[in-house]
Amino acid sequence: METISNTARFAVSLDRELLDNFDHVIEAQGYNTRSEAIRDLIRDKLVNLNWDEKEEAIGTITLVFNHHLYSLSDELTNKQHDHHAMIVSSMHVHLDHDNCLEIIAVKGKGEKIRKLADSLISLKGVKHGKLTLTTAGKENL
Ligand code: NI
Repeated sequence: METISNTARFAVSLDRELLDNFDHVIEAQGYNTRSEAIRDLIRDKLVNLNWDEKEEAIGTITLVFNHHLYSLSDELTNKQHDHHAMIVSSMHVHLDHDNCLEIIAVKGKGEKIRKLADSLISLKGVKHGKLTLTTAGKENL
């Protein structure tokens, strides 16, 4: 490994096809260099590994659901009101006649965010749900 000031260079051996696929994807995503794409992959990995359930965290909960189903919309709203201190903001998008997308920005202890996300995502009628935790930007990444 060669080190120039704070930047380290390293060689990686990869299957040619894997590298071609990677180059194709990162070009489509708008990366100018492989280095920047790999830096982002490493940061993403570190953010996920460093995430501690006891620490303050921020993130988003994304939900897709059919608002016609029983009282699902009310249940989703009630659960959010029960945890209003954790919810920074939310956005509701009417996707079509039946389906809605809800994006909820959350802030709080990691374990509490995880519990809230699980309680929303597991509701019957939620077609897809995902919690994404991210960094508050204070770590040196
Ligand atoms: Ni809607």
